[in-house]
Amino acid sequence: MSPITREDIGEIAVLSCDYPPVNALSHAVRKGYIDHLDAIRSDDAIKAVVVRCEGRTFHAGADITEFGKPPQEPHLPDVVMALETFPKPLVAAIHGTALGGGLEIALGCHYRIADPSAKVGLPEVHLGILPGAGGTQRLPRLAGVENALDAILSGRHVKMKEAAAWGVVDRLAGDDLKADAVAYAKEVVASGPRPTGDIELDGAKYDEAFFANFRKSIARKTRGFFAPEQCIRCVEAAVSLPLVEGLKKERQYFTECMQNPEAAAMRHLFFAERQVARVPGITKETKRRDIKKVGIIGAGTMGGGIAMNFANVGIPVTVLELNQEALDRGLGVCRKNWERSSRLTADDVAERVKYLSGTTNYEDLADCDLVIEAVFEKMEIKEQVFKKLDEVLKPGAIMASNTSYLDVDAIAAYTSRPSDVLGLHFFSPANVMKLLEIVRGKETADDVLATCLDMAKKIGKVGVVAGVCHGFIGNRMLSGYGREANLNVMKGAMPQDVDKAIFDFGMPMGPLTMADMAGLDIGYFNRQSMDRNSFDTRATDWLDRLVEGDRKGLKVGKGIYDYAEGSRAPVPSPEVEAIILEESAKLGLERTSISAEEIVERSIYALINEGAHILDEGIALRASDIDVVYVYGYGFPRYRGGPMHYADAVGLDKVYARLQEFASIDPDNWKISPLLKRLAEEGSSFAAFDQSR
Ligand code: TC6
Repeated sequence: MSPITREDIGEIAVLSCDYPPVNALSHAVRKGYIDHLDAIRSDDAIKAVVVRCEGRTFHAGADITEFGKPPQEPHLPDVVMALETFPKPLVAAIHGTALGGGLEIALGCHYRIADPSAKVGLPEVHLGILPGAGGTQRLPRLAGVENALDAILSGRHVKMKEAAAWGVVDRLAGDDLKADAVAYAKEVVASGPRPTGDIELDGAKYDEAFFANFRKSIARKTRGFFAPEQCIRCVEAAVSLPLVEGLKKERQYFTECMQNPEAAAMRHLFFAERQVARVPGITKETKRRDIKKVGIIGAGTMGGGIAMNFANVGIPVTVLELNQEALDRGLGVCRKNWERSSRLTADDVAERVKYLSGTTNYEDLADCDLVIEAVFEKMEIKEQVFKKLDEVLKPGAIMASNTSYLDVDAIAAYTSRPSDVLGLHFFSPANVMKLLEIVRGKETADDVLATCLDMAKKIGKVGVVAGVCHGFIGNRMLSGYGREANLNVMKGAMPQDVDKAIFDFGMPMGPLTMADMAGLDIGYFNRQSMDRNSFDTRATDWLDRLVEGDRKGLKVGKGIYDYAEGSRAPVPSPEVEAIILEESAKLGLERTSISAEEIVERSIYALINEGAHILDEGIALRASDIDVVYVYGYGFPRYRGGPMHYADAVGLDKVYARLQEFASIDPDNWKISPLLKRLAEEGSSFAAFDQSR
């Protein structure tokens, strides 16, 4: 049965699509449209048509599950063209989210009416493609070139007020969208079809300089991506060519996007992000606890940032500090952060501040449903905090630690109720970064985990479940990544060579610039408390020497790099280069030139190898979860799909062969994951491994 049904209301045919969950434009839906249009074309009793959807939303786009498979006719651009050239007026009735191909269907219709709460958008760029069913040609004609570029390149969901101002929607409906759409269709019978493609754009206004400026304005955000440039080229075609010619260009650029590895990587992330919430033992039926009030221990950068997340969504949050001065300072920073946000009005800020309070007294947290500790990373301090929480919190309250490395099971053992304890590892700045590692201790109760998974979604985070180990998923993987970067410096590269190679690979910054930003003294003090046999001192002795020479990083104006006063831009330091040469001579290392390719392989393959260990040990549930962690928490380039997807794209046999070479030189540093070895030998992939579970 076709997912599209027809109901005739007088002389108006109403086509309703019912294809849960989001009315994606699958083959059956596309065919349904063509079949119904063919029938209505020759039905003299019908004078106009309403196009609408049942369920929670208008079409949310092309069916992403069909991408990468052989395309089946009718293709979406042909369906949209069939709508646009239909001889009777068509009215799209939009509710929910008309996204991608969904908006393109609406643009193919001659008139549009929408529920005021609906949103529209062309999010294809987030899938590494472009709106290839005419969106790049029709949206500029209807909304104007500037607005269309904004929508297509940002992929954002545009609210109805703005969409109506752009001219994308003609009319806002009252309480009954379907009835209003039918009434509108009756009205436009007399006006007849109004094809969007008939609108002409003023090509002269949008010259080369206009597009050059636009490219410049988004260059930082789109560095390394393929699809954004293709999108811009399409809009250039829209201003200079008639619709049919522009559509041909759009098809060409769309096909190029589909063939680029970026599309597969971004599609992988789309599904990976939705997989993370699927956790063994947790179902819809699993009980949830109510989170009506939250407490945060610590008003530092982390504690304050975490608190903001809850106030943002209207959950009262109380921050605890040891003294009033630190508390006032911390709460003041939260307020300032909100005030600085260009997206918030003064009223929005006031609303958020209302939900934020402070205390210096643990008893004030007694009625909290969830308390998150964000204090200094020392087990003795965690012990004090959790013992105190255990004493004061009501039964059933969830106790979480924001620790980034420490043993959550040991922390839970400080309380009399370890099943109520888990790790909630936020990433800095906690009010901005989307990743939340949810660390499941060996005794964490299912309902505690389920509650925190839901809570992550509510506060706009992507929650990824991790098991307990030193550094969980993300930070544990970093150690090999950093070690190789540091070792490359001893073996022949200069810091700027290492950083440039990694930056060019797509990371937001190189590991050595990152180390300077974090402060070299943090790692230094950490190492002082560690057994020198437990890590490769060749990678770190030169850094220790920098710290001992008061080069602690950006905060003191000198570290691995020099920094001009007031500047955050790293400048290669002759003093450090001399130290590097001396230190590698001391190690007896013969300095050789190391290619950018090898620098990348050493650091990124170290991530992958550790990721495979983590997967094998069950610390991460899926390889795709690791990808989500790295993309959302560490800025791994989205267009590479995360480290594990990248390994699949390179080919696990190639990665494994390279790991063997590295292991033959530095066996202690490169313990190859047995899982990676097995998958490589079987000609398999991490994706296949995920699917097999
Ligand atoms: C395009 O249109 C290209 C056109 C040119 C062609 C030439 N297809 O996100 P949720 C599934 S590209 C297939 O959890 P929400 C999703 O996987 C497309 N499946 O729900 C999930 O399945 P599960 C441009 C899809 O309420 C379920 O629906 N459009 C699609 O939080 C629920 O999804 C987009 O990029 C799809 N298009 O958010 C829009 N969309 O339950 C993508 C969703 O098995 N979609 N599913 O895990 C969204 O942004 C959101 O789904 C939402 C609803 C805002 C529509």
